[in-house]
Amino acid sequence: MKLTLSDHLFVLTGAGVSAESGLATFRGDGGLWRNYRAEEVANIAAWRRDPRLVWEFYSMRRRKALAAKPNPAHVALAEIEQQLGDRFFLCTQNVDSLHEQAGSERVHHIHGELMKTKCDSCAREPFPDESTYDEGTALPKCDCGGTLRVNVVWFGEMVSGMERVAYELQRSTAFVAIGTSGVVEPVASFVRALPHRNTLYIGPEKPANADAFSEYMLGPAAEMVPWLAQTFFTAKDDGS
Ligand code: BV8
Ligand code: ZN
Repeated sequence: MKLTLSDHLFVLTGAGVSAESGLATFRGDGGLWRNYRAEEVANIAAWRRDPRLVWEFYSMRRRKALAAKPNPAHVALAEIEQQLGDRFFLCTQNVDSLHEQAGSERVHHIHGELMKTKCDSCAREPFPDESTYDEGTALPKCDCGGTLRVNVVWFGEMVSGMERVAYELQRSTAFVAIGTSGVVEPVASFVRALPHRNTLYIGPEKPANADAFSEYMLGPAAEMVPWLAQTFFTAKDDGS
């Protein structure tokens, strides 16, 4: 992977970058909740059918995320951003805030944010919220009478900020994807929508869209991403 200080780096992360922070991936073991596949609970139909079940699912996710800490992969990405500044863009599918906790600033949550809540009826601004709603608790209501829901993008819903993401994909000169199985669309197609082939996948196994990548670093993110950062910094220092 050619990565210099003059590159525009687009980084895409998935559940795998948070695995070593103790957060279960979707498709790895532990991707099931009460025998539901995440896709079965993380969709609008499930919300319409049983909003209480969906809030219990996200209450579990909020508790786990509150207990999680960034790992060396998150930290290394924040360090690379320090070097590249506006030539760095981080698009994450993760709804946790571990990238921000590690110091990343230029982070776009294309599938939303777990620690924010919005209304399923009115257009009020999503607001920070760590509340959990377990069995037996009343569903949270909005002043408009609507029901409050977690501010994430469910399957079947439009992803957020596609215009900005498309702009960053087009101006990128290097693309690194970390810990994502390459199954969920439209994100899985980003690597095919680039004006270059300077692409690298980092993760313990090749993703479903492996054919679209030029290079792979097969190993855990917390080991591989700091290595990538180190090679980048060393290259920077000896001016190559
Ligand atoms: C939409 C938020 C339309 C909620 C999420 C085309 C073809 C087929 C299907 C579709 C299609 N287009 C759309 C669809 C439907 C669907 C889809 O893609 N379905 C899949 C299942 C086939 N897509 C949608 O519904 C999207 N919306 O298309 O809307 C539309 C258009 C106009 C108007 C209205 C609507 C919305 C998709 C977003 C859903 N929300 N998350 C929540 O989090 O609860 S998706 C969610 O799952 C995550 O955000 C993430 O994106 C995805 C999980 O994938 P990964 O992150 O890749 O994680 P996974 O577990 O799969 O893999 C983990 C990886 O980590 C593995 O590769 C493993 O090897 C690696 N790993 C493990 N340990 C480590 C590691 N890597 C590094 N280090 C380690 N230590
Ligand atoms: Zn409302």
